[in-house]
Amino acid sequence: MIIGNALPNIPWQDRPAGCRDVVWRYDANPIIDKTLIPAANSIFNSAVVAKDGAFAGVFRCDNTSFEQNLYLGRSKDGIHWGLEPDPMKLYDKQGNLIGNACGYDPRVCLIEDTYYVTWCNRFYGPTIGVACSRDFVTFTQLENAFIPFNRNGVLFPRKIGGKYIMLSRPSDNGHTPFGDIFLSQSPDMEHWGYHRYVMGAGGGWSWTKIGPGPVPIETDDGWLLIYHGVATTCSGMIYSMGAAILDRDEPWKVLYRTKPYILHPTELYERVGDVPNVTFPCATLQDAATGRIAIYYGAADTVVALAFTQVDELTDFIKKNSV
Ligand code: BMA
Repeated sequence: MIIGNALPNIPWQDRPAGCRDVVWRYDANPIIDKTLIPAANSIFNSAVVAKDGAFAGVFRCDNTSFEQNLYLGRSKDGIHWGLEPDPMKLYDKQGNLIGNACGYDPRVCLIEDTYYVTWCNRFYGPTIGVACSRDFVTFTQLENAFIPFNRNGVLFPRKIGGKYIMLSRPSDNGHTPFGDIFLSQSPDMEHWGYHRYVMGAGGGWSWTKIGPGPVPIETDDGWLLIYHGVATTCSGMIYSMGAAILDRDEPWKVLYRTKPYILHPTELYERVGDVPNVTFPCATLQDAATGRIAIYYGAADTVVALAFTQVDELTDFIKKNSV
């Protein structure tokens, strides 16, 4: 059972007849491609939230110079999106313009009345940038959470034990051939410490590295974490999705973790693109009334796609197929 708000207008499609998978795809995938931004080479690994009866998001767009920036977008139904033509701007705490939000792989997390964007920022190499906004129009940049190198900063949607909580994946400056998930805690969203190890690269489909995906979903079983896991093969890396349940009060404790993946690149738009064989989840929407979950994921570093699952079925699957 999801602990949270109802979202009656969540994008949704029932599991197709005959499909036995715990996660199934939207039949009109991909939902976002490069045509939504004039200078885009690709739009992928992006994050969405429900806002004012509709949806808003922060999108990763690599332009035709291969510069990586974040863009804002809005949607009435969570499927058809309008994106702003220029990168989102960041302001300092005094309201001065810093510049474009450079970087990639954003997540967006609503905590109380504030939207926080965490993304892979450039600071002598990749690390976790943090910005916040109340109106989803003006974004104030806070201090980077960590020193380099780090990727996949993912906040929890509420304080736990009086502290903000962030998952991350320490990395290197390149196509990191290792990676485990760690957790850090902060009293103020700027000073991060009390670091805890959560879980490491697993076997099989995630033997090379793992990284947290969407903002964890609170359930009565614990925090539902969807994450990416990578296997290196003779022809490159394959990015699949797994799921875990973390303890509600001490979320560095892993209660269950799937041995099999829950989604894996099989469709043409996941297998073919700038980086083949990538499914990279960055956001979910969920409806506490029905248990429906919509998963937004980047496919082949080229487009954004949508998949669905049901919370009780997914948590059952995780428990029954735990490592
Ligand atoms: C990671 C990040 C992701 C990307 C993935 C596969 O290191 O750069 O943005 O989707 O590689 O290329």
